[in-house]
Amino acid sequence: MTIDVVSTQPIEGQKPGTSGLRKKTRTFMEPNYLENFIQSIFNAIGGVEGKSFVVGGDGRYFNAEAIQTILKMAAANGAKKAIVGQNGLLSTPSASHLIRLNKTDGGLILSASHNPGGIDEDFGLKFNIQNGGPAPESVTDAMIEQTRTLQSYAILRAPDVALGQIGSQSLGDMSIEIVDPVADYLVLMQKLFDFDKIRALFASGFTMRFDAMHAVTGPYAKAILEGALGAAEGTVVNGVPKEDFGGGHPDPNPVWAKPLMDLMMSDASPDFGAASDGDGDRNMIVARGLYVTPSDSLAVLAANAHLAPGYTSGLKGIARSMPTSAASDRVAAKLGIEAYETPTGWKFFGNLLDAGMATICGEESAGTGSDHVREKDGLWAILLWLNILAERNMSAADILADHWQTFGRDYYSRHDYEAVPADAAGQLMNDLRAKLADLPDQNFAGQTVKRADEFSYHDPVDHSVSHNQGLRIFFESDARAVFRLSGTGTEGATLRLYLEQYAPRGTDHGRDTQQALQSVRDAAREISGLTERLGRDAPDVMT
Ligand code: VG1
Ligand code: CO
Repeated sequence: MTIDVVSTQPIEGQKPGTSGLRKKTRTFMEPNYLENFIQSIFNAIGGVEGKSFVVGGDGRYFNAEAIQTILKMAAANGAKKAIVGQNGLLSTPSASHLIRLNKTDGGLILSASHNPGGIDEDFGLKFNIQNGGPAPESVTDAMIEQTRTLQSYAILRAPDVALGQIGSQSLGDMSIEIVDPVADYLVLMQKLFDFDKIRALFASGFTMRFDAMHAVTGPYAKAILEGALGAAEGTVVNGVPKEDFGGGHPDPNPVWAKPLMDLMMSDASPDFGAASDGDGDRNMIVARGLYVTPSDSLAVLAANAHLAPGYTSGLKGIARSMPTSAASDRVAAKLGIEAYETPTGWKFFGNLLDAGMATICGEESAGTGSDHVREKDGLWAILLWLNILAERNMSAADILADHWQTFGRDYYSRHDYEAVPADAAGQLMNDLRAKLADLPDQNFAGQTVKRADEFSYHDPVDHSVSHNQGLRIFFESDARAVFRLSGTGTEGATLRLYLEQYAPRGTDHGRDTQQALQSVRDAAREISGLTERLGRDAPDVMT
């Protein structure tokens, strides 16, 4: 077979964000766009000669075509082996697991996660390193460098690989192994959780609804929940992955998973509700009549993890992203273990997990995971909840109430202002940054500022420093507001305003979340001038 070395030119803007390169699908489909980025990844890691990789994605529009290109370019660049999910499907956590299990040199994961899919929507590509986790900034910086100077890429002229056919094939000199996307992941989950106990819970009449949102976790949830765990058929809804996720955003939050929310708030509610996102790394947990804030879910999981077989020896530490609430810090303090605060994005947890400093990690954006892989893992979180429910023999809502009684409640919500003009959002951030130093002791909407700063992260393992990770305003009342610009959007800017207010033990934990946060929200709006600057009265999404 012939290797074509195609000459090309650098393409502007191929800069990975919070989680890989995300662009409009049509952009990725432009001549050389995908090829340039793939070759830049290969060059940035010192070439792929003799190396092996895992390849798979969330099944969105252009997934299979992009995989064919990746495989032909890997073969042309001398790679030895590619392990590919059948039909090009792999959830992000299961890709991370396959990298670790097979000790490959990394993986290419095709996903724009919670962003909608389709020819007019979004596409994404991310490179994960040998530990199974997203490439750290040192590697993504090297990729960006490559995209700026790239002159050519290599691709094999060959027929397409049969992605549906489980087993070995060859592509030029490269071998390809097409694997069942679920099998190895299921084995890993069986090691971590008490499947017998959970099976007995379902057998006793416990009911659940899992909304796969037409995304990649459908086959995983069917095999694990309805298969191995014996949940009733129909427990998993929207379980067949679709190229456009059925036209919705595969984002598990109260807005985009509204049908699940409506069910859980109704008289017909099952005992437990859950959903996950496009690539299966996020989770939403809903108790009967109660949405569980992801920050609280992280705290509950950390406080109860010892009940599951994989975590009986306790946790080494708990890490959370900076905008995530302090709820998990309170658990760490009680357990007498370290609490770490990292920037947004899973890549910042990798070092802590590799070094054995943290066992459980989480983000307010519905990402929770542990040291079993190097990605957040939606189904893992759901299974850990099920294991805890089976052990504690209480409803999810009662577990929450009990948790708040012990630790107090961190009322929490994220307000997203989507697709706002990038310059207005940038200006808002700049002006706010400039006045942070003057804020302490000032009063806004009944809240007094205690301190304010811009978050920088000093990685305790490799000592790298990441600046500009969000503006934080702490109030005397034990409230906090954080302002951050999203790094995953593909249109204009998305401003995220993260709000939290602590209600200590013995105070009212039954308030409506938005009401409990009203004064910190008003203070944040007043300080930033958000309403006037963005011309928006209300956020697009409140989680
Ligand atoms: C968002 C979330 C962040 C998450 C990232 C990738 O990033 O806030 O917590 O790690 O998405 O998740 P941003 O920069 O838009 O705030 V996923 O499930 O999209 O891979
Ligand atoms: Co995701």
